[in-house]
Amino acid sequence: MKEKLHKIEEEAIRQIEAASALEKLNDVRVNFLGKKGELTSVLKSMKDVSPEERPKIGQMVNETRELIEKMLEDARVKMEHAVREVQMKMETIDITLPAMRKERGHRHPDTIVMEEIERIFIGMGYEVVEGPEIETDYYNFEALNIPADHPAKDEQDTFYISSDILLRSQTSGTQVHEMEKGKLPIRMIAPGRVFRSDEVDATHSPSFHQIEGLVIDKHITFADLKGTLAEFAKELFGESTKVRFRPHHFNFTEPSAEVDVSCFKCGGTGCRFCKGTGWIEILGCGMVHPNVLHMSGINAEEYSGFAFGLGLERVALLKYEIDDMRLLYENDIRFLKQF
Ligand code: 2NL
Repeated sequence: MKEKLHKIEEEAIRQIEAASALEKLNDVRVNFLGKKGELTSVLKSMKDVSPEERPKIGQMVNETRELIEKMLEDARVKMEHAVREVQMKMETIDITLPAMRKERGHRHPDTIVMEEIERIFIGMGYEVVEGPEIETDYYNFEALNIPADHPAKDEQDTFYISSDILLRSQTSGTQVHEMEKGKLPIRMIAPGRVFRSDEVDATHSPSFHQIEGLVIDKHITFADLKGTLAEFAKELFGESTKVRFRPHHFNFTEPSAEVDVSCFKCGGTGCRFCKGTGWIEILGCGMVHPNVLHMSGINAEEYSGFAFGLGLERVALLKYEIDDMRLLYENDIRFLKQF
């Protein structure tokens, strides 16, 4: 019996040492310690052993069992360790490799100009207010002193959703909403997308962006308007920039003017850029029409104000010397990256 146990032990050691993987070790366990394993069959044959010898043989079987179990356990720990070592080697990260570069986008020239203009007016104490792109006829036209049959409506012909609801042709509606709130004074700019039913060409698009400004307080005069826009032009185009006001007509302002800035390319002497005039038209403005104040519930005897409006794309085209507006809408990153 002792001989037999010794043989089993030796065979187990041989098989454990030969086992190349964890599953193989498990096979060894089944072969020797399993229900039909060799050691188990020895235990089963104990009934043939004499009662005196049984405790001794039993102890020997247990010792062999413990030995095989310990060897299996040691082999398992060793094997798992080796597997882990290999895995660690394979998963080594080379921190000297250059990182994967994320392709970054670029701010659109419109956005750059918009944020620059916002920064200038915020610096002068203005609030930035956004409003809806879909408006009623009242907020886009009527409240701005443009009645139903007025030809100024043709000039700004826009997209109608119904006879009363439209895509705004200017951001003025946002300012009307603000005036109706009845909180005075007002010092605001209203940037945003506007729509006109224009054909696409180098200087026109059915959808573009505008920034309008509005100031309403007691004792606001045309001098405040001039001073504000002169300062704005200097900040946007450079300290030596001059402004020129030419009389104009808008329904929503009286008096009204168009504003030119001295050419920032030639300084006003005349060049290809300003078509030899030394001046570049940049915005429209005026004193808010008393009718407009009145319709929004503001007492025009007590309060006065000025307003102005400029096209963002126009400024971007000028500032970056882009000769075709369509480039601004194609979103070609090779173009956008240049600004
Ligand atoms: C332009 C220049 C302008 C305004 C916009 C305005 C807004 C309110 C009241 C009075 Cl709520 N005016 N905006 C004023 C003058 C010019 O935009 O060329 N527009 C067609």
